Amino acid sequence: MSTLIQEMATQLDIATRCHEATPQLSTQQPFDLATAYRIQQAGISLRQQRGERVVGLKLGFTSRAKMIQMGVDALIWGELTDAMQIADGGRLDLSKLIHPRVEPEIAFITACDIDRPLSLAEAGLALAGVAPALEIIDSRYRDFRFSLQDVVADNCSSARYVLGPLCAPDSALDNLGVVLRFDGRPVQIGSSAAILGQPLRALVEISRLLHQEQRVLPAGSLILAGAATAAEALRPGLHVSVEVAGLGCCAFNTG
Ligand code: OOG
Repeated sequence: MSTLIQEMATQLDIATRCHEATPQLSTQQPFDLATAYRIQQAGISLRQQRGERVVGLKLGFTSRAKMIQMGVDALIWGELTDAMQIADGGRLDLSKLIHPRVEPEIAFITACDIDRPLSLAEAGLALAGVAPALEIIDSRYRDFRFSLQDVVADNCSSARYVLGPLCAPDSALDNLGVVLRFDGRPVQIGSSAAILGQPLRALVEISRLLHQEQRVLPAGSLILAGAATAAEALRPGLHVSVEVAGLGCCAFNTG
């Protein structure tokens, strides 16, 4: 089985590096969710061997809008590396991606090691900062279609992210207006409440998942809580921005 895991991780890694879509893995060989996470880890190891550094985690399908858009209804998680970051106001090179989409998100930076399941109140205290964020997802599968196992193996479609200015974690996060704009025009409007009812719950969920895996998330880690709205397809020549009420904005240009 471990050879198969390596082969599947390599197939996705090649699709990423050559920016060419690949058939869904599960149609070639069915596998369970635990195996999907092992394929994801094998893919992250390949990135680490090329010098990338894991800086945090993302959650996926934390909002109903995303579950409905993609037809998947389970919480998933993936890894974020330093190489995936685009500077706020920077340029996203679309020629390095397959069929990228963007999602408005809220990001957290953790203040302490997370090594046990947290309550909602404890999650609030575990934050060093919170920021508006944009996540660029780019499924490595043809037509952006996948099963739950496929998307987990594909590191939850992670491709790039942009972080806005870090704010002190002292304001309520449960109902902040979120606007995603293309060239200044709103294309998605939502609320932080769409993320598990309250985005801090993403940290509660991550703490629970990490505990199951007997893993510790070090202080200073980045967490993307999941999209507040459905994703929007990107095209060249766009100015893409997100505004989260009370937190601020971040943006990038597509080229
Ligand atoms: C999977 C990733 C989902 C989110 O925020 O819900 C996700 C996908 O839609 O391709 O990032």
